[in-house]
Amino acid sequence: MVKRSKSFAEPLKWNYSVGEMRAPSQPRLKGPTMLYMRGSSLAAGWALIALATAGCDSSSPMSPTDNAAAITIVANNGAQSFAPNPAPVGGQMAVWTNGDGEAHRIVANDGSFDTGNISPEATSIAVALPAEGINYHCSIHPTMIGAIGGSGGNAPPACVGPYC
Ligand SMILES: [Cu+2]
Repeated sequence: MVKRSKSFAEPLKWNYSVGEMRAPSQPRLKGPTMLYMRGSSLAAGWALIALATAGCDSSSPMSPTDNAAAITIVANNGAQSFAPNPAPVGGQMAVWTNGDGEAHRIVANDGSFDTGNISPEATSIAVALPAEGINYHCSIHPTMIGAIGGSGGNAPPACVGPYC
């Protein structure tokens, strides 16, 4: 009796080991099973890479926030400009709100921030501004230039370079 029940149990046990226990190098593992296992571990790898990339983005110093100072992009008789300018918001977070009919992209003259394209009627991501203030421009319309005053009502830093 004991011997007989063992011989029935053994094949069942072996079947489980095919899918779960055998190493890929062992010949008993069937092709489709191997492909499935490799595919799923590849997918897990890509998911990890995607998560790591998302983590990098969220740790960026520029992130959306609701209590940022607003600088408006205005168009007066075709002239594209900023208001206020200079803006006395050094050391604060700021967003640019586009009241113009075309896209603008705000970039620090020293390259320390870049809002990406701001569509008409849209508001940019929030940018952390240095306490000493900074100079910026629109990368789409290089004649659009602006400045951020230093904290405590100080003047913006002297503007140097092609966007002044
Ligand atoms: Cu522009």
